[in-house]
Amino acid sequence: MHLLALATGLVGIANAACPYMTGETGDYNPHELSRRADDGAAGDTEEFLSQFYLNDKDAFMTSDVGGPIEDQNSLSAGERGPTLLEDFIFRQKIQRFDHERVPERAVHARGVGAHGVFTSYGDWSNISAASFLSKENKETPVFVRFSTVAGSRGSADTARDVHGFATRFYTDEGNFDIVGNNIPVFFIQDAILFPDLIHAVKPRGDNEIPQAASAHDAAWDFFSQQPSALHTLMWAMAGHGIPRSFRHVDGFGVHTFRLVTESGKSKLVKFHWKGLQGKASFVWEEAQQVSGKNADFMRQDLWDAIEAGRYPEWELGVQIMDEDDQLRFGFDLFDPTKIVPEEIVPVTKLGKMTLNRNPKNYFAETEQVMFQPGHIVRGVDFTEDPLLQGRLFSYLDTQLNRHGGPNFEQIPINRPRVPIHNNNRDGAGQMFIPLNKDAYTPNTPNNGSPKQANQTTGKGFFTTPSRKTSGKLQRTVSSTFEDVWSQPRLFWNSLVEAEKQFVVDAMRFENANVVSSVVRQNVIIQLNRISNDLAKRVAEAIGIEAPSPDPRFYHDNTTAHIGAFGQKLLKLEGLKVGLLASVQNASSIAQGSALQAQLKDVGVDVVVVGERMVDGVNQTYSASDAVQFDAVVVADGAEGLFSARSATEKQTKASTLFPAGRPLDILVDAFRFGKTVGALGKGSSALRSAQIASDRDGVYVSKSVGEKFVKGIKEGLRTFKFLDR
Ligand code: HDD
Repeated sequence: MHLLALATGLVGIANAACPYMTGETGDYNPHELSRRADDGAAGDTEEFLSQFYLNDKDAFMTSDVGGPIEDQNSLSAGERGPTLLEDFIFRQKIQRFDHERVPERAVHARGVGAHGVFTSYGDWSNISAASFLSKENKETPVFVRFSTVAGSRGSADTARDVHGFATRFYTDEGNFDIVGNNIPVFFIQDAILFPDLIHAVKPRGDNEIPQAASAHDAAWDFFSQQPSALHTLMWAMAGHGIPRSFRHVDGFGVHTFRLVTESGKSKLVKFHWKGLQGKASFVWEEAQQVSGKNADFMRQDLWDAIEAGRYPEWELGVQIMDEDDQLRFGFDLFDPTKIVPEEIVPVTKLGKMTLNRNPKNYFAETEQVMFQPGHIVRGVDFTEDPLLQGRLFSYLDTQLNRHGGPNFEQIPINRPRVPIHNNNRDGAGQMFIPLNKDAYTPNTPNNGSPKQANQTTGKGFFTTPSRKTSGKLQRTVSSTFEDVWSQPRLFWNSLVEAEKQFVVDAMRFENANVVSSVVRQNVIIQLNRISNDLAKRVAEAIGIEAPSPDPRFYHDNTTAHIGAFGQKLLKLEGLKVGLLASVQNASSIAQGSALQAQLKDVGVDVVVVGERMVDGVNQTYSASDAVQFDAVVVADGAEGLFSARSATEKQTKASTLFPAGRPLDILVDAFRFGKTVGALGKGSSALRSAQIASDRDGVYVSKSVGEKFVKGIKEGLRTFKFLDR
């Protein structure tokens, strides 16, 4: 008889008479603090986390071990004497300060998090046993962290980059993470190349320059010699690389995963987060200015939107495919450099996520949240994608480095909302006091608990029963991963003309910063495999001879849902209109409230700009720039501030209230950044000073804040960018 079976048999006997079988083990719940709702649903995140809140209101300061203290002067031997070693208050305070930092994330170091809720649209048990998808309107708490990849923790939000979109579902059967990006594909096909990719993109080894930028030799050297990077690169060079905010990105699980039903039937799926705000992007000059003016622009945007009750929302969708489809579409579904065009497999919407609460503490929540693609639940399974397989190790491993020990899952933000029971023990910072003294399986004294759970018993996790693998050991790229040029071309073919130019401009900028002509030449060779037009346009600007077409690689296929531009915004909430007014004319300021009243219904905020802070003025010209606004309107009566530049300079030289020419600069920049621009009454003369023709797209002129004008501004904001000015 097998030992386990023998032991199991003995448990049965022990059950009746064993003296070890007291309530002690049966009641064992290391999650004393977890408040699990009676119906088994994962408890509300705030209620759970509130158990750990520290509230200092009306309290005396204490040491870390609880005694009340004063900590503003160290203890010295005599008034002018040295500090004493016995000063435990000093030692503890300085020691805690010295150890405040943990290693930042090796990638995705800069980010912002928010709490929310996921609501299932239905009972999806036909495709997955995952409990959070088991019934209509079932709610599951979530935490999302958005990030940029390359920059350090203090880098600017608007660097051109892929953007992380990591979601944790605190389901009632454990935590499930989708650790995705705002771009549906990845640079490499095998995780073993990840250190190479990141070393190439991160700053140079000797001088640590440039920060949070790919416009340098190493990055483009890697991209051009590792052409699997081209598809992701195309997305990153398009609008997706510099989104207007995290509220305006979509998200993707990137890899193909499996969903598995209770009975073990599996489907292949690609996860999509489709934003209900719509997609919006900066233009490059604008993004660069934002970096300097407000490095926190995107975290501020998310924070403000949530504080204002304008909760951003995304629908979770899946493209559902059969196991037999693995090679059906002309590429390998396990190749993470490929999308499945939505014309071939449409997206089925499973539910909606609403982000509705900001963290209480950045470090405790956003910095300490530790996502893992390996956090899956019953009903979800991995695939053989070699990038995913490697990630399953890396994320677990990296948390040890960040936390310094294996108990990071016990940190409040990482804890599942359900009790945990296992034989994992000890380690630095153990937060539980396990009562089971026999931490092994099989065991007799504890009646075999914690018991093994599997597909049929205890609602246990199970691997797709039909998964099988075989083959001889080899270090090669799968031949089914070889074509890495068709989909970058599909992407290029599918962009609107203005976004094509956007990509060309981005590549010109990036490669103009590449010193090596060999690297620039290699880049053009690869771009020419995507499109001769693209290669020629970039080559022309970077001193490389225009290549001849290479038709072996070309096709005319297109697909929808690709670009960041060319689709209207779905919601305008949280966008800002700057009304450029003048304190010398009270009525120009009053137009702010008139405009605000008209834009309230769509959640757009009007910021009234004046020479100095007076009633009705929200911001001064000295502190304002076009980059703070999504649209700019010149008020009737403010035109005096906008005379041609020389006159403006003369006029403002006398005053130090704002830099010379600032009002005109705001208007000119807004226009060249493709923003909606408007003018009221005599304010339209400002457009002439700025050489903006009033019949251009996205320019709205009116006598006063009338219905037609407001309709125009709203329509302009929905278009968001007028790129072809
Ligand atoms: Fe990764 C963090 C997304 C490939 C290794 N990754 C990280 C985060 C996101 C992604 C969103 C930040 C999570 C957070 O907010 O805390 N990574 C991706 C996607 C990939 C991908 C969508 C490809 C499909 N990553 C990837 C590979 C490796 C890593 C191939 C290593 C072999 N990623 C890491 C990491 C990080 C990380 C070093 C840094 C911090 C962390 O994990 O928790 O382990």
